[in-house]
Amino acid sequence: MQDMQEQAITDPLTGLLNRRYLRECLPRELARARRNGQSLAFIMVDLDYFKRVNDTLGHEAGDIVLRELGALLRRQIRGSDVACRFGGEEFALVLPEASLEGARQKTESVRASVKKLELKYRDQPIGRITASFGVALFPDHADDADSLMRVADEALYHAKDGGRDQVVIGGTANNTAPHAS
Ligand code: GH3
Ligand code: MG
Ligand code: MG
Repeated sequence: MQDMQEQAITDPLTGLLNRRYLRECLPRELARARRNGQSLAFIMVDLDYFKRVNDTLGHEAGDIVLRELGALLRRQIRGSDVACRFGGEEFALVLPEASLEGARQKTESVRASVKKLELKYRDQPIGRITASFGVALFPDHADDADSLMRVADEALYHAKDGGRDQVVIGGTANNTAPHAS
């Protein structure tokens, strides 16, 4: 029984939690944050030009990238944070109690680590992978789960539009400093 419940909320490829879990976890975490007067960060992650990996090296190589990104996210977050595979090559992070600055630093650090991954498929290097990030903070940017996800998604869109491999906070463009690497 417990096994079936775990399967229902787990993404089989990455072992991360799935979108279904996020759907019930985010409102619950928001309620807790509201009760305790704490902030919470929600982060959307989308791999850049991921289709190219599949097109040039095949779907199996793509799956390795997804699995490795899942492992990286898990390594970089705290036990009380939540990492899930939102679907396809999109991931989401919930960071309870994160401040705006804390969320920015954490997301920047994940961005830099993704770029440093040295992935191989059948002994062949897969090449550099980058990802784009959209960050939304409760209560600064939104008050409920749907709005928070919408703001993060908008921010992610701006990160893509701004050239990818970057972190955008909130729904407006031009709020990130250019990074050196
Ligand atoms: P962008 O930088 O704009 O995000 O470009 P992109 O190529 O990453 O985005 P696009 O949405 O065009 O392509 C996403 C690709 O992700 C296409 C799809 O085949 C691939 N994909 C989705 N789920 C899986 C999966 O489970 N395994 C593999 N290997 N590929 C997947
Ligand atoms: Mg996508
Ligand atoms: Mg993508």
